[in-house]
Amino acid sequence: MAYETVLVADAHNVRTITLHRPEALNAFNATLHDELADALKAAERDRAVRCLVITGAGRAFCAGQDLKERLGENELSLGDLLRQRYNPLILRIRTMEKPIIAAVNGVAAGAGCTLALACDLRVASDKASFVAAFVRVGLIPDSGCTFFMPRLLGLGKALELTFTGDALEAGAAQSLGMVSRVVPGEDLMATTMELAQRLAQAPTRAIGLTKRAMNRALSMDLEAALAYETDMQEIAGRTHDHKEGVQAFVEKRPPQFRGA
Ligand code: LHQ
Repeated sequence: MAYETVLVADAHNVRTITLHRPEALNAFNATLHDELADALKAAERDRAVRCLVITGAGRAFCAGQDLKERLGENELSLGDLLRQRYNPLILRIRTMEKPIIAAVNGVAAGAGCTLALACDLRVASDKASFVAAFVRVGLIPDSGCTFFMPRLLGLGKALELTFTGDALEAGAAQSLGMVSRVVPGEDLMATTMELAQRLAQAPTRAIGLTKRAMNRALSMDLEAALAYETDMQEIAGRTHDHKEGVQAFVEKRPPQFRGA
């Protein structure tokens, strides 16, 4: 399907979704919301897609909500905008049982920062920065920022960044464990694709169940987390890829995972 604000490309079981409103630093307007939701749904349903990469066109990853659109008449209330567009987007990313990498090519501000945080892994260009810009426009951190930021950075740093709206540069984000790798801008997509293709050859079902179990464990006590892990392991144990992994180990050869 052809989109206006999103580009979609496939290579070796990796789907790359590029936010494409470079003139507005890929800020979210209604069209980008609708098209990204559609592209994510399609990626989730397509069994050939075993890893997803989200990145931005031009010099930014995403500048969050399109503030100019907010000046228009008949706009949704902020609550309705979050309920109808942002919250479903973030939930789809967290519940999709495939690895999702944010290739953060430039500034990620406001809801664009949260979008990067909602992904499973972040690879950043040395030109990237993370800005909890909400306070700059008199808002609270939303679209899951209050959930992800303290968990990834600790409460103190999360409060500092959200109270001040100061930018966190890529190197500092890596030191804090928020970003897996920082690379020169020109190497970002090659480095990201190397990681993505490795994950796309991995046992996708086990990775998906790992994501589900870790999501759940964030709000469980140990007893409940152990029980949930056990249920997920029962499922993983019935996959082709588990059998293949064991067989390959015994035969001293690399496994050929199918993702099922
Ligand atoms: C933009 C934007 C933008 C439109 C740059 N909108 N045009 C959720 C739900 C409900 C409602 C409200 O909000 C939320 C969550 C949020 O996301 S709140 C936070 C919204 N985002 C921001 O406050 C960030 C606004 N942008 C900036 O602070 C700067 O642009 C950053 C720091 C991202 C980059 O700064 P610069 O590199 O200096 O670029 P710039 O400011 O010159 O922007 C370049 C162009 O992009 C410019 O357009 P122009 O026509 O003048 O060249 C900007 O107007 C446009 N742009 N962000 N969010």
